Amino acid sequence: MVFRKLPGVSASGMGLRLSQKFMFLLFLSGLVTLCFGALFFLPDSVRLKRIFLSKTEIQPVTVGSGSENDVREHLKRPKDQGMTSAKGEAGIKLKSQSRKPPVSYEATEVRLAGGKAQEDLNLSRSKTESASEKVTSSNHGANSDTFSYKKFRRCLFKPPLGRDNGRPVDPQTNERREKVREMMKFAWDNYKRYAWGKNELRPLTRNGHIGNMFGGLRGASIVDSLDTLYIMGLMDEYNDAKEWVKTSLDLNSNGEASLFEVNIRYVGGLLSAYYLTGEELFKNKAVELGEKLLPAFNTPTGIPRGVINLGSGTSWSWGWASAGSSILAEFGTLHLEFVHLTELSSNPVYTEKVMNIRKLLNKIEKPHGLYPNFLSPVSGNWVQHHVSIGGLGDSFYEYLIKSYLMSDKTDDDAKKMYYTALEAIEANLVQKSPGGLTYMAEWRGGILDHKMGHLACFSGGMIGIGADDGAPEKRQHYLDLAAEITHTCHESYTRSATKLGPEAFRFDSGAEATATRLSDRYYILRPEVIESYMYMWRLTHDPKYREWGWEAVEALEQHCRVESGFSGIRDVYTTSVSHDNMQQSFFLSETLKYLYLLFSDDDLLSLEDWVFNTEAHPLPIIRNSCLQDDATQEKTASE
Ligand code: DMJ
Repeated sequence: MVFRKLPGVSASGMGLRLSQKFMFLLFLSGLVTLCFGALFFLPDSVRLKRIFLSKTEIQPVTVGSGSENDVREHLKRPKDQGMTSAKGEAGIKLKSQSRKPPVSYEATEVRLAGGKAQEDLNLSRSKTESASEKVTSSNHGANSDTFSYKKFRRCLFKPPLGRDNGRPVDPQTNERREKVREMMKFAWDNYKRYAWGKNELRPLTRNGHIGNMFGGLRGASIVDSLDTLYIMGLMDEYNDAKEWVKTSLDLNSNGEASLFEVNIRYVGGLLSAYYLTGEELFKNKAVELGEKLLPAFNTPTGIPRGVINLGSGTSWSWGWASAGSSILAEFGTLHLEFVHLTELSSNPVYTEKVMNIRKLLNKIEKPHGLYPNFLSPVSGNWVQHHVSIGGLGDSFYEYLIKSYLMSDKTDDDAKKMYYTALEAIEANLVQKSPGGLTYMAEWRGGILDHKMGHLACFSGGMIGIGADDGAPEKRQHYLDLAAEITHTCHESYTRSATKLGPEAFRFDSGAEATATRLSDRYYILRPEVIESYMYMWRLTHDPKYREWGWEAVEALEQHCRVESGFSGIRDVYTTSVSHDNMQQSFFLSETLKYLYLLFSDDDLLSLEDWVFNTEAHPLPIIRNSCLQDDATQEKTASE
């Protein structure tokens, strides 16, 4: 064929005119622009979007905050990049991150486990884990595209369960640990038999208790027990619990729930279960429940109210809290769980909510540097000046130091707030009794109440775990203070007839670590004293802490164990005990878990990798430097 050149028309070798070429190029560039642009509008193109946008830019904020959120700025930046907010007050300073895990332990986990029983245990655990990969995500707001469980596991320094599931070499310690495991099984079996699906067991009347703390939510003992059962290797029981969560944990309840209790027990329990097992089910439930808590923050200040209807989202303050105030220990005990909800869902809203609380508390004037227990969610002012390290205040302080530790020691504001608060506490509340016992008094507008609650006994452990990160010259001082407080709390146990401690003990009118009021003499299976033993054991390895823990086991067995479970007692000062007919869910979640850890090796839920929420649910330290490390990402992706 011959191409004839037409007169007046320039043609290329392909026989196209210049204008035709121009039109073709125009069309081509339009097409490219269209395809490229479409990536940003398709709803499910998260994976592709991630190539072009930073992680936080692609996440929708589902619920508006009723307050300013400087943190939004922070969340748009790469997580390991240092910054301070423009105002400098509540800004977040991030340091460059710490060391990487030395080796990948996962391949060696089963090989290192010793003994037949341990091998079986590991085998059944790994069966559960591989089964979990088949669970399809119902994707209730959890973005499984962005959180890699494998990557997270690679970023731990140690296997979560230790080299041999934390089994101690010393035979006596191991026997004691086995005893605690038996107690857990006994408590669980009776709950299962008489109260399955209810919130708690009533061991004397052999029925279930629902109560009014969790709205319409059920199964508090199940969710609270998941991680304890798992670390103890009670795998049949764990699988029953998991199955119940899968088939029967109904989050569409319409009742009035305590924001705090639902967060620490349900959200915390589900998060821990997820991090330990990798079961998507737990992650999705945690995020779904987290979303239902968000309306509680819709107040003029963003400080949440204490009670929320999980169905309607209506929230209000406790009737007993003066002038519609919110409680420090409640709105101040959300940080760890909410940061993890953001981590898992990639939705910044959770972190924004708690950072807003942090910002307000940082800014507001504090009497003598102390944080009173009641704050108005409307005005953002303190409502009265009652300060306590026990009930109403306690876990706020705990969450400051744990936020710092959980951030891989990058959350400098939490650190600063914690040590400043601790100084104020030491200056105003820490007292020495005539008999030489150190205790934390309560403060009522400048007047000291020489009373220490059982709840305040957690502070021994808290001060202990924070000892390393304050001023270096204060390290020993903090360790001594932690030991003294733990000693005082132990005294409150040894000075009773049952060797269990009262709800509150006093240091006035001749009393030294004993309850003087009838109404303070009860013990409801609380964990705080044992919690401090566990931390102090890990920090010092002083054998007395294990001995003290064993004394508590013997006392629990003697006075709290009944035919069908464990029960609180009404008066620790008489051995003819009267039981309160309640097996609290925190007994399974905290008391027995801390005892088990006390008699285990330190690498079972190592403090290098985990912090415990206030209900003893372990949450991993977030190692952004490792999680965002290219080598880790590539290695994980290639598997
Ligand atoms: C638990 O629910 C938590 O430890 C909370 O922080 C305080 N009270 C109980 C246990 O005593």
